[in-house]
Amino acid sequence: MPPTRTSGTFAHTDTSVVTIDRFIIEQEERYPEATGELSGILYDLALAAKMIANKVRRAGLADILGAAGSDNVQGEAQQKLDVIANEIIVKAMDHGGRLCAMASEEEEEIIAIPPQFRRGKYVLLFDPLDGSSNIDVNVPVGTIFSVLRKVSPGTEGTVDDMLQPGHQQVAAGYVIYGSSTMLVYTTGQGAHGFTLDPSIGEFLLSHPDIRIPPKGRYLSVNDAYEQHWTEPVRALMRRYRGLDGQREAMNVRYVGSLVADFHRNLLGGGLFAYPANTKSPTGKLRLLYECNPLAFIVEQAGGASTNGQQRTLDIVPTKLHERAPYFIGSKDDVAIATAMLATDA
Ligand code: P6P
Repeated sequence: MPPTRTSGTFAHTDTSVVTIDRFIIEQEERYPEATGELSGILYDLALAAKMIANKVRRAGLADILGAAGSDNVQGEAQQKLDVIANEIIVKAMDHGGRLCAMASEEEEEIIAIPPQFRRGKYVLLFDPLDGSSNIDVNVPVGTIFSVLRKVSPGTEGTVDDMLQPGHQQVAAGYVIYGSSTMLVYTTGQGAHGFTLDPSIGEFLLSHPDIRIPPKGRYLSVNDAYEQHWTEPVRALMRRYRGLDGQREAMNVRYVGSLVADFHRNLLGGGLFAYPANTKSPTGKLRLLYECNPLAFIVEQAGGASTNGQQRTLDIVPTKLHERAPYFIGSKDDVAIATAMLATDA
């Protein structure tokens, strides 16, 4: 008989069918003082994820339906999928009364809540469709999100509410639109994965309490930039490849889609690296809505994340769309990066 998990008034075993809504309620029940606002944000994000999944699944029909920027057979103007995903999230989240502002990779400025809707005590930051250039070749893409508590005075959200270090996050997650659609999130009580059953339109608990192996099998890095790395970064990559005899070689797996590379490493153990290079001195990935949410998840799964000199979640942001060098994954492998890059400031 599989073990029974109980929390609050719910009990289920590893073979129980548990929807994400029920799981969210179970987690909320552990906090008697919870108002349900954070749970509401997660419900609405799960809805947005289903809507985006529906669009992504049909992307391959663009030539029949009309590619982005052109008109489709119905004469409707086709939008780029990342613009569509952005609009889906904004429209799903702007009226729930839980948020006081949003920020998106797709929009330069923060997104205000329309005047007719109540303001809440949280802000949401997101990358609506990361890696969208991969869609045309059917490579998995993802949505990444981060939730922070409002810290500025008054009811309106401001950019100051967004510029908090990642350890202030109250929730974070991602959706991967791959061979199946999965939503992985954390509220600080572990990292949990849900797989969408398209036949019933429900996210079902498939990966409770994810744990990342302490030592990785996979190295995910684009070594086309090797000539632009510093010498300590080059030495680090030689270490991961087993070329200096200090560690057995890792298998290189690089999809070029952050969520796909991260998800594989989270489940199988590995390290994803996007170092700074002379072409992008602060790296490529965005701190607030790419690096921080995944760093929260990986730490909840027993992993780690650094920019080489500092824990990712401790970086104090100064700009909404700032970038950060990124080494994330299995704890022991991130520790090697920290040791070898300590002086590489
Ligand atoms: P490169 C996709 O454009 C993205 O933002 C991430 O999803 C991915 O990890 C990275 O860029 C790939 O960048 O420079 O290796 O093509």
